[in-house]
Amino acid sequence: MIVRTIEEIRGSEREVFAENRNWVSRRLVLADDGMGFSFHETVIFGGTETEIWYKNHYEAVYCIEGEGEVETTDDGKIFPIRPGTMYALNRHDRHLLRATRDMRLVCAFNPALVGNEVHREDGSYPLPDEINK
Ligand code: 9YT
Repeated sequence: MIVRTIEEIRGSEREVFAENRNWVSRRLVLADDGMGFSFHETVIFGGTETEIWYKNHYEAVYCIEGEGEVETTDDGKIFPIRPGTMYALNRHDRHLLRATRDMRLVCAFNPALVGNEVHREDGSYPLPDEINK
């Protein structure tokens, strides 16, 4: 069994900041844990907007703290995010993620992230076999 705490992840290589500092992701479970998904706690900082397109991944996101909204950019639909709200990007939906206050989110990715991924220009993460190429 694997047991980890957010405290031990803070300041370690499992804590990853967005290049634009819009978010920090603390990666509790990663690909090399062999679970088939990765599992993160992410804080999206208040006052930010992030363009995301996980064309290579599925992601489910559950809000436990804070406030914001997600806009699916193909159809312009806006969904408020509050504690207790989950959204799942089952269609690799392009979206804008906005936080009005710091939002604490629990996220699962399939396929699993390897560890140090940050968003590329198009808002995606690479697949594991594209990394370090
Ligand atoms: C909700 C979302 O996708 N935020 C960006 C960071 C991502 N959750 C991650 O890498 O943990």
